[in-house]
Amino acid sequence: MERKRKTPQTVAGKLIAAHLVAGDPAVDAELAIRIDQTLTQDATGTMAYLQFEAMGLKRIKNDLAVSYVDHNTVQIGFENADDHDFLESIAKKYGIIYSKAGNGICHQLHLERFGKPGTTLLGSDSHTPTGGGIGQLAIGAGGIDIAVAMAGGAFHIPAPKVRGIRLVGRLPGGVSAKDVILKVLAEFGTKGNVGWIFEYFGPGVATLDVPSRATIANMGAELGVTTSVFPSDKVTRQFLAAQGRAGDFVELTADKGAKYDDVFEIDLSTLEPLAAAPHSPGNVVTVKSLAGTKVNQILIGSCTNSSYRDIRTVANLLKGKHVAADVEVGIACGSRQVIAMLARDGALATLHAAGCRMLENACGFCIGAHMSPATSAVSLRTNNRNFEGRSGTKSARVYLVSPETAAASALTGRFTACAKAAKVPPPKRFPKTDDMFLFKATAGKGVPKTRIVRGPNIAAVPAGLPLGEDLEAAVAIKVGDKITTDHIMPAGARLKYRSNVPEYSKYVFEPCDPKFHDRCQANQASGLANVIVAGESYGQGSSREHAALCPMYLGVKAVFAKSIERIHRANLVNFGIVPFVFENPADYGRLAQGQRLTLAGIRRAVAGDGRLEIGGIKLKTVLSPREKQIVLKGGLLSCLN
Ligand code: MIC
Ligand code: SF4
Repeated sequence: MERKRKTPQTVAGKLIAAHLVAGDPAVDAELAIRIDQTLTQDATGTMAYLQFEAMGLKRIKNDLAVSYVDHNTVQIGFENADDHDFLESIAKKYGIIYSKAGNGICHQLHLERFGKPGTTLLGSDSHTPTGGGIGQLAIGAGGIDIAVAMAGGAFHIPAPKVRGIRLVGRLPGGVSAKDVILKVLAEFGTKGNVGWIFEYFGPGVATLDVPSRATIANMGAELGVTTSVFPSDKVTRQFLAAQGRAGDFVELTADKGAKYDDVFEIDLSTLEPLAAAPHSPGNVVTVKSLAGTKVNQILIGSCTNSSYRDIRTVANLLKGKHVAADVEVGIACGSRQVIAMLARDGALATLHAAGCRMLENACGFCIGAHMSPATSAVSLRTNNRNFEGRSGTKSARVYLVSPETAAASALTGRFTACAKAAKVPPPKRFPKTDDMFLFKATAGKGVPKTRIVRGPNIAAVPAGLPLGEDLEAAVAIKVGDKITTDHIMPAGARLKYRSNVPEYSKYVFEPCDPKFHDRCQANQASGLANVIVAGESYGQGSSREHAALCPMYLGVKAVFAKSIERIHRANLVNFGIVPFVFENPADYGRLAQGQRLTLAGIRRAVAGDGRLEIGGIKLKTVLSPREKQIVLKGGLLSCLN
């Protein structure tokens, strides 16, 4: 008798199948998956934990939860420190591991110390997919989704299509993982990838070490995909063993004959140094085309490129030399482990002697928390986003490059492609630097009698109101294409208000129109709901749920856009804002800021087929039955209580 053959599966398919709680990938539009690990960072974590607290549980219910402090570490004023105290006390009480400020950047640390192949990780940060570098199904989401996962609840994803990125060949000298992901971004852009998982396979994968795979998976976030994933293989095994975590290794590779929904091949040997030009990670050009252009600032670090491999590569290139006199060079390592390694092998002294500013091992410059460039300056950075104004200087021109290009350009003060860089062999043993992780002994159990520290920066989470039958509304703002969450809810100097929604709401759309807040309040006072009108790819970028939560607080009930990015769309739903798209994108032109609208039957539309017509403008929202309930009740928090 012939045995029934199992359908060959992709890595993504295996990870989903092993965690599936509801839905059938072959039939259903939405799947529910079990979440093993969660991570939060401080800028989104305070809200996530306030929401978790509101659920009234004694302790976390998932396998592992880690709370990192890496975004708000500048501590000008009391706000950041208030947040840290709150987060530390919450972690102790509920059985969460707490990573103190100064320990490093969440994604780098999680990869080093906790990420496990074959597991799921949900993080309140869009770059959580970094874990895909070791075969984890790692996904970024809004804080409230993390709160639900910590409470043992499932996470919902659109049934994905899986694009196989087949890597062949070997990278030439001076070209590295950043150039690979920039190549992918050049091909697929920053929009139109919603619902996809990008899975890397083929013989070229074996030539990439774990930090390189992590760089590629990390910056896959800029494609707008659900996540990116690499197989877990010999290279992964060696990395985990060097971390003293050999026991966490499991092999995970695609079955022979596994079918992808699409395949794109990259011959690594044909790649050259690339850069993302202002103001989008998808605006990819060759470094050659920029050669000789004057550079004012170079910053190396961020969760994309701050591994030992990356910073050691820079040190090798700068050894015995000095950076050009007319350029400012800053370096932020990803973790204390990276610093310890560099200190041990002398690379730290090399960087110091070469004239680099050694910055804190935190997000820092990447989120515009410091190091803003001068007016109209050209800044080369190894991070993942160069949205206009994100650096803190609106007129600055930020280019995203590899560590190799950054180092070569640091020596000349001009755009310079690196011809050759010595390979940094994967370390045999990483030093143990776990002392800034607190509460490991009580992880999963917690200390229930802990008093939660709540300084004045910790405000209550506002509740949403159920959706009305009909709404009288006004267009509070009309924006164009590719509006990022940095436009909607700026970070940088405003980042410190993340735990205080009434205060943070004053800055919604500040970079586009500082009067937005006052206008929304005036509309609310006249009994009008607010509507946001937007173009393509609304809500690109970060997972910050504040880009939905603060508009909700200002009475925004609907977004009308040509298209909406995945995480932001989920956040809108979670805060009771209806994510409508135009059936006919040309109707965007028929709406103007200030226009009054009657949204007759909006509740019926949401509960029914999702179609709404306003004066001939046809809108639709595609919501799962679960999402419909959330929107009708005014947000996820109202459904949980
Ligand atoms: C970012 O890189 O934009 C952030 C800051 O890390 C965000 C999270 C946040 O806004 O707190 C992200 O990527 O999700
Ligand atoms: Fe931090 Fe930048 Fe990474 Fe966001 S992208 S987590 S701000 S380092």
